[in-house]
Amino acid sequence: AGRNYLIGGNWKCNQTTESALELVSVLNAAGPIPTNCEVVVGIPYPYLALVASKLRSDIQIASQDCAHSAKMGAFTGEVNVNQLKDVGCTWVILGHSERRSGFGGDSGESSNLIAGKCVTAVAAGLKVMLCVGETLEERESGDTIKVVKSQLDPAIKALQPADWENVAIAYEPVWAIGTGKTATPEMAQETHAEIRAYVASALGRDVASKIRIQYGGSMKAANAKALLAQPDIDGGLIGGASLKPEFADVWRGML
Ligand code: 3PY
Repeated sequence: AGRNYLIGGNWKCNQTTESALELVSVLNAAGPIPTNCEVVVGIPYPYLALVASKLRSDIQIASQDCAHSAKMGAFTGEVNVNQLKDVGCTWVILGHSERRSGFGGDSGESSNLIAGKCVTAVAAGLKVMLCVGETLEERESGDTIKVVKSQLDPAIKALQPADWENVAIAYEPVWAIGTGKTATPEMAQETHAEIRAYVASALGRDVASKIRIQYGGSMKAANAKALLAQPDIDGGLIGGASLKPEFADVWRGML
């Protein structure tokens, strides 16, 4: 469909200086990236600058969150988009289900907050992987697309239509994250097609035909090819397997 694959890694809260550098060497030596693939890795804050300085320049760097405000100031614990750009980030992952859930606590991020962060990030010139996805309970009660729409709506309201050039949607069914359970390629395709249809109705056919919709949830080298063969699956956001040399096999599989 003329869309380049967007292969994202998400290291989450993993790595030390030593293990990060080890993986960087492996990725640097992993051979060419196909011209129809864009590769990005989501790095924990402490290692962003280090990885940005050592990683091959054809792999881009993402942070896994950003502050709602772009301003410097009295915001203890926050990291803003200008600081992220300063250390070499070009992307930010926003609204991952682990942030939405507050890691099981009750102070997770709302879709409104996440939409505000999207606006801040895009305004600063960062690209966004905006994560959405339903829980097992929501899927079983037939609410998948309703939930995903409600997660997208605040961003659709807050962003200008042209901003979507710099946004990818990462569809990550919560029940498939870190569980080893993957949606079948057909199940994932069905939801991706519904998401694209919704984007078309809300933002127009042009935005819908260009936007990359990544699949996330236990994607790894062994299942990536079948998922990426689906017409509306334009990439992945890869958790556990992005911590291993196997991450490179995802793009190698597309050569
Ligand atoms: C997973 O694959 O488990 C992810 O959450 C990727 O973000």
